[in-house]
Amino acid sequence: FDASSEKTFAMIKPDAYLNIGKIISLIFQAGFKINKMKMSRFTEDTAGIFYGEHKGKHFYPNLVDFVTSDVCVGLELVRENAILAWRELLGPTNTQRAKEEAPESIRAQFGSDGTRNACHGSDSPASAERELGIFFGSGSVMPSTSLQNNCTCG
Ligand code: DGI
Repeated sequence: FDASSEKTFAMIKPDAYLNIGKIISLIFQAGFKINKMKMSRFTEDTAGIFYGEHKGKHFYPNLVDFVTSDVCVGLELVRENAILAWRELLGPTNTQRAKEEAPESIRAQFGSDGTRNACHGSDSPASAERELGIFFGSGSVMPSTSLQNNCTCG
């Protein structure tokens, strides 16, 4: 494990898709390299794989409705301390809290509420590996998709 060149999984969620340009600028400004990038759309099943740890929680149905509602963009980010640095740039999970505590953060700027919070970031090396595998591993369950077929957000 080499924290001087760590990988994390970042994901631009459907509510932030139209702000992808600004978000990618913030990613580069913060010194990340983008190693991989893939646009894809979750199904109920693949959302259940990605968010398996939240099954049964009160917010799970909303979360699945939201992430399956349109395309997401998954990214492999590389930087020193990438996992923590990206979580820091994201701000708190809850958008309202982000606006109060970290007004410059991505969730403060681009999120809407507790569920629709603009972007995802892995919270540990193990989850980064798992989530990168889901999006980019061989036999990935996330098909790359094109705007033409799937995006209704523009
Ligand atoms: O790692 P995070 O995305 O910051 O947070 P998480 O892994 O605990 O939760 C995954 C997502 O589920 C989160 O981005 C938004 C949603 N979520 C988590 N806790 C709540 C929630 N949504 C609602 N409405 N209320 C919650 O308490």
